[in-house]
Amino acid sequence: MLWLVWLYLWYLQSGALGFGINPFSGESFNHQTITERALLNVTAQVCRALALAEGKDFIFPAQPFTAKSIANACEAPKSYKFFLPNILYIQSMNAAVDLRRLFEARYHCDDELLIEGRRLITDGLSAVKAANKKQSFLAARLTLGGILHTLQDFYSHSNWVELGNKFPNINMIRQNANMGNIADETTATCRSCNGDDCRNNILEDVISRNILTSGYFVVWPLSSNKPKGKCSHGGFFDATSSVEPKGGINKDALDASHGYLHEKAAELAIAATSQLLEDIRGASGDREFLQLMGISKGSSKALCFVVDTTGSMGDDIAAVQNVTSTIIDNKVGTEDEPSLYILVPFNDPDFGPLIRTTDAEDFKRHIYSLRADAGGDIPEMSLSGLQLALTGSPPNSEIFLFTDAPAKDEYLKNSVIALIEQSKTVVNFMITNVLGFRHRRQADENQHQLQTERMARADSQLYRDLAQASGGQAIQVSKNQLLQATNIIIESTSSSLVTLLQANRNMGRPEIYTFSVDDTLTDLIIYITGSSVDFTLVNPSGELHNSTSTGSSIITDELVGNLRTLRLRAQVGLWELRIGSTNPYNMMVVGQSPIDFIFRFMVQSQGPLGGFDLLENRPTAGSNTSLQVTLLEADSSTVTEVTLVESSGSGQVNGLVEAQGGGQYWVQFDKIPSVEFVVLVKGQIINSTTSGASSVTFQRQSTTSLRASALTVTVSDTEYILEPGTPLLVPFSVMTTGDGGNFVIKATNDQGFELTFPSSLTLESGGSANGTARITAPSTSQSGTGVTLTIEAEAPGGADTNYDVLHLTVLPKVTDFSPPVCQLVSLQSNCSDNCNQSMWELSVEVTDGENGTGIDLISLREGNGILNSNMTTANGSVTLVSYNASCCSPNVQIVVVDLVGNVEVCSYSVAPIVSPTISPTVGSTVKPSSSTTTSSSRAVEPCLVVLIMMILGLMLGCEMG
Ligand SMILES: *[C@@H]1O[C@H](CO)[C@@H](O)[C@H](O)[C@H]1NC(C)=O
Ligand SMILES: *[C@@H]1O[C@H](CO)[C@@H](O)[C@H](O)[C@H]1NC(C)=O
Ligand SMILES: *[C@@H]1O[C@H](CO)[C@@H](O)[C@H](O)[C@H]1NC(C)=O
Ligand SMILES: *[C@@H]1O[C@H](CO)[C@@H](O)[C@H](O)[C@H]1NC(C)=O
Ligand SMILES: [Ca+2]
Ligand SMILES: [Ca+2]
Repeated sequence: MLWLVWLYLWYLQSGALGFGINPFSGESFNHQTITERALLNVTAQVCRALALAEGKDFIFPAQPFTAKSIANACEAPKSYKFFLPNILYIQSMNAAVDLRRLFEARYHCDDELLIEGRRLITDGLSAVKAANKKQSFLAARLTLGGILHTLQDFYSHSNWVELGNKFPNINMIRQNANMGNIADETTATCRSCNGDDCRNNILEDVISRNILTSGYFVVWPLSSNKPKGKCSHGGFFDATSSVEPKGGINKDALDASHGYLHEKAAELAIAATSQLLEDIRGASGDREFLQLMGISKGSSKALCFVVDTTGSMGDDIAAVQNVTSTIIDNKVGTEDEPSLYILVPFNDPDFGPLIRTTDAEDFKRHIYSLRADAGGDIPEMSLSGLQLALTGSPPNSEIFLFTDAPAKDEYLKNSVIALIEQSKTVVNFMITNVLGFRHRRQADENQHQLQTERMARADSQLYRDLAQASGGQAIQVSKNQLLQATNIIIESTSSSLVTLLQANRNMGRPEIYTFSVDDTLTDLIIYITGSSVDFTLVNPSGELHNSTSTGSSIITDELVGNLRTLRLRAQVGLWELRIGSTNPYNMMVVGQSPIDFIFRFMVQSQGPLGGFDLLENRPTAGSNTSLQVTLLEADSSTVTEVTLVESSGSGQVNGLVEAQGGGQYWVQFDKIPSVEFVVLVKGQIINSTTSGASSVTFQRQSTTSLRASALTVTVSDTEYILEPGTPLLVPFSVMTTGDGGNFVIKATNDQGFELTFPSSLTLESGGSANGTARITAPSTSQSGTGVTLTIEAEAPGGADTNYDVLHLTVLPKVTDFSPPVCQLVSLQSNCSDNCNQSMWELSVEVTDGENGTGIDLISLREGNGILNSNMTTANGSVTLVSYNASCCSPNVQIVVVDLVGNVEVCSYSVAPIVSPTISPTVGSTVKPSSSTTTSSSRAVEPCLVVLIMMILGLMLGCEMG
C-alpha cells in the first residue's frame, strides 16, 4: 500500500504526460476534469437548443455542472444512471492513451508531431461520426475518449498558449486546413531555463514569427533523442529536459515547467473539447448527440427482444406481440418509455438482422411482421441471435430471449458470457415447453405435445447458466402461460430497478438470507425461480410468512410456471428469507429506488507513470484488486461496506473502502473469490428532513456475476478503424499466472466478417505467448458499422477462460475533408414594428464542392420558421434551401452536413426594425455570415445595441470568414 501512495505522490509531482490523468490530482486540471466539463457544457447547450425549439425555457443549473444537474435540466432525470457511466467511460478511454500509448509522441502532440497528432484526431473524428450514424455509440465513445486526449495535449504541450492565442485552434480538428507555421527540424525553439524558472525559455524569434512547436519527451531512463535547440516537455520523467536547452514548456499542472500557464491551457483545452463535441453534434444531430451521451426522455433503457422464429414458435410470437403492444401502449409518453427498441429474430441457419429503432410504432410493425417458419431440426441459432443483441444494445440493457429449443451454437457460450460481463446486460430467458414440465401440462395443450420433446432439462442448463451470469432469470412456462410470465418480469423493469440480493443454488440446501430494506424503496418484489421451492419470510417486526399464510407483508404470491413472484409491503429494516428446498433455484430481491451504484475494476498500469487503467475483462485470480464504486444519489447517502460475494455460496471478501468525494469510492481487495461472485454494497441513507442524526441502512447488489481468471488476454496497439477490403491485424498476448500447456484460442465477431487466428498457443507455467488475429471487412460493408471482436483464450481443461473484447468501426478511407458551402441567393423581409405580422425569407444554395461526397443532411438549429430544401441536381451536389419565418424570430442557423460528416453551420439574421428613421424599407439590413461554431446568444431584443453589433459584424465579417 505504501508504495502505491508513494507512486501517487511521485506522479502528482511529475505532472507527467499531458494534463494529469490521476483522479486525485489536487488543484490542477486533469484530462478527466477537462473532458467532463466540456461534455457537460455541450450537452447542456444541446438540451437548451431542443427546449427552445419546443418553445420551452431552459434553465442552466448552478456551476459547476454535474451529470445529475444536467440530466435534470434536460428533463431526463432518469438518464443520469446512463449519462454518468458514459462520462466515466469516455474519461477512461482518454486516460488510457497515457497508460497504453505512453511512448508514442503523436498521441500526445509531443516532439513537434502536430500534423501527425491532428491526423489521429481527424481520423478518429470521422470514425466517431460514422459510428454515430449507425447508432454504434459504444464504439463512438471509445474513439472519442482517445482523440480528446490528443486534442487536449495540444494545449498543454505546444506553445499555442505562449503564442498569445485566446481561442482554441479550430484547425486541429480539420484535416485539410492550415494549422499554422510549424517549426521545421532545424529551427531552434528554446533556450535553457533560468534554473527552475522557465518563463522565458521559448525563443523570442519563435514567438514573434508565430511559429508552432511542442516539447520533446522521452521517458527516463531512455536517453534523449532531442534535436539541437529544441524545447523539452519537462518534468521529472522527461529524459530530454536535462539535455541543453534544459527545462521544459509543458503546462500539465500548476507546478509544471510552464505551470503558470496551466489554467489558461486547461481553459483552452475545455473550449477545444467543446468545439470538437459541437462538430460531432452538428454531424449527428441534436437528439443523436444526446443518445451518444446516454440522455433521453423516458427511462433511457432499451427494450430488447431476441425471438426464435422457427416453426413451433407461433404462440410465443403472439405473446411477444401482445407484450410489445401492452408496453408501448402503457409506457410511451411516461417516465418509463424505452429510449430504444431492439429486435433480433433467429432461426436456423439464419439469424438477425438486428433491428434498432427509437420509434415505438416502427418497432411494433417489425414485431407484428414476425412469422413462425422453418428451422429444420430442433436446435436453433439462439446464441448467435443473443450475441448480436448483446453487441447491438447499450451497456446495462435488459434482454428477453424467447425460445422453445436448445442452442445449436453452444460454441458461442464463452463469447456470450464475455459480452454479458463487459456490457453488464441482464438476459432473461423465456422458455416454453420444457420436457420437465410435461407432467403438468393441461389437456388443452395437446396440440403442442410434439414440441414438448424439444428441450430436455440438460439442454436448458445452458440458458440457466447464461441467465445466472447476467443476473437474469431462466423462466420455464407452458406456451399459454408465457404472456403472463413475461408481463410479470417486464412490468418491473425500469431504469430505477435495483437489486438488493440475488443468489443461485444448483443444489439447494436449507439456507437463511437476510437483506436490508431502506425507506427509498418501493415496489419490493422477491422472485424465486425453481420447482417446489418452499420459503419462509420474516419481516422486520418478526412476523412469519409462507405460501399458506401470507400474513401482513405479502401483498400477492403468484406462481407461473417455475416463477414465483412475491410482492411485498416495504417495511424498513432487516428481513429474513429462509429457503428449505433441495432443488436448484434462483432467488432475487428487487425494488425501485434512485439509490444505486456503478462499479469498475481498475488495474495498476504497468507503465512508468503508474496510474490505474480500466479493466474490461476478468481480473487476475489470486491477486489483489481495486474497484471504483460510484454511488448514484450521493447527496443523501454514503457507502460503508463493499463485499465480493460468491454467487453460489456464502464465501465473501471484504474490501477496504476509501471515500474520494463526489460519490466516488476506491475499494481495495486483498484477493478475489475463486468462483463466480457479485459486488454487494452497503451504506447509510441520511435523512435530512429530521433534525437528529437519523439514518437507514441500504444494500444494493450488482446483477452481473463476475469471475477472476489466471489468464490475461490483452490486445495491444491496434487501431479501432476497419477499412473495407483491407485486413486489420490485431496482435494479442495471452499470459497465465497458472500452469502452462496448450491454450485454445477462439475469436468471433458479430458481423460474420472474415476472421483468422491461431487455434492455440503454447504457454509455459507463468508465461505468455503472442498471437495475431486478422479481420477483414468486405469491400461492400457500410461506413460506421460497428464490429465487436471477441478474442478468448482457454486454459487446458477448459475450466478457466479470459477474453478481450474490441469494438471496431468500419470506415472507408475518407477523402472529403471540406464542409459544404452556403451561398446566400436572396434575403427579403417586410419586417415592421409589429413583428408578429411580418415575415422574412431567404434562399441559400448549398454545395459540397466538386470532390465532395455530397450533401447528406440539412437541418435547422435556431429559428422557428419553415425550412425547405430541394435537390436541384441529380447527384445531390447543389441543394436549394429556402427558409421563411416570422420577424419575431430574426436569427436562423442552418446546419449542413455532407456524407462523411463535415459540418457547416450557416447563420443569417434579419435586422429588426428599430426606428423609422434608420430602418430600410425592403431588403433590410443583412448579415450573412457563416461559421462552424454556434453562437449561444439568446433571443435578440430589437434594440439599438443589436444594430450596432450588426454593423460591426458587417465591417468585421470579411476578415473573420
Ligand atoms: C460550451 O460549449 C459552447 C458550444 O456548445 C462553446 O461555445 C463554449 O465556449 C463552451 N464553454 C466553455 C467554457 O468551454
Ligand atoms: C393481450 O392478451 C390479453 C389476454 O389474453 C388480451 O385481453 C388482450 O386483448 C391482448 N392484447 C393484444 C394487443 O393482443
Ligand atoms: C406456514 O406458516 C404457518 C403459520 O406460521 C404454519 O402453520 C405452516 O405449517 C407453514 N406452512 C409451510 C408450508 O411452511
Ligand atoms: C425522514 O424521516 C421522517 C421521520 O422519520 C420520515 O417521515 C420521512 O419519510 C423520511 N424521509 C426520507 C426521505 O427518508
Ligand atoms: Ca433447427
Ligand atoms: Ca465535403
